[in-house]
Amino acid sequence: MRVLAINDISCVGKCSLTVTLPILSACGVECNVLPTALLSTHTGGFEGYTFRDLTDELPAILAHWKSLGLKFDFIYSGYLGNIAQIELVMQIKREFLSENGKFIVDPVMGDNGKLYDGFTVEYVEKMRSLCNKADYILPNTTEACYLANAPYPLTVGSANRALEKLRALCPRPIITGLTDNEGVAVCFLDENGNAQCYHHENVAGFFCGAGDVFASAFVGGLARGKDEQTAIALASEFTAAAIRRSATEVPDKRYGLNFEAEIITFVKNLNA
Ligand code: PXL
Repeated sequence: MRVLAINDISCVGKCSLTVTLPILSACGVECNVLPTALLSTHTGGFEGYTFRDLTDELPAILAHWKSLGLKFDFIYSGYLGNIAQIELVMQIKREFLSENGKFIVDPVMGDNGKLYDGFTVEYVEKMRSLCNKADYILPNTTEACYLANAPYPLTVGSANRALEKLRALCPRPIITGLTDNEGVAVCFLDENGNAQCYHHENVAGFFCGAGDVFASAFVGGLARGKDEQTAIALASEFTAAAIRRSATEVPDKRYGLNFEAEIITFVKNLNA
């Protein structure tokens, strides 16, 4: 199984490719990368970070891959720096996804009800068209509201309606970070069109990169041949365990989850 992960490299503050590479390797899956930008840290809470947009480098990389005749069984896209990169990802799907391959889009754009630095409503509009080409989309609640034109915040109670709206964009939407009085949940539509949710307790504190841990583990599960529901259950258990542990172990949440300490348990569950 060959996975292509299209995401940024944030050198410090675990998220994007520094999360995806170790998780997919632990799953026993080959992970190839297309870096979209190089940042000194991610943009969630650090001041003065550097940002090198890599858009100009991408066409030459793709031309070389084309000459090698490369195809990928899974293409997973995350943080894209600009609208031109969204267009490029559409082209990559057309040219490099193998027959029966799966395209997974994490429409990384925002959190806590707001878009991240540098993202605009035009970007949201373009992201809708990328979601339209995906087999699975994995928005958090903020991204789901932007994509579905739904009011923020979303709760587990309103998940069904939001998932229905998102299904107009992509057949298999999966929303992360929904809350209710039972805690936090990941929700998706079952074969009857009803929302199903995996809950875990709501541990105080927000960790940048938690969505990337979930998405990477989900892609790893699919690449290992698990069905959607099993991949969601495994990924959500893994992410919840990493959050529980990190709530006490990681004093500065900007540096990301201690997912490494939970990776062996995750892989054991994946192999069971
Ligand atoms: O994990 C989401 C993410 C990915 N990449 C960059 C980010 C963020 C969230 O802030 O800043 C560069």
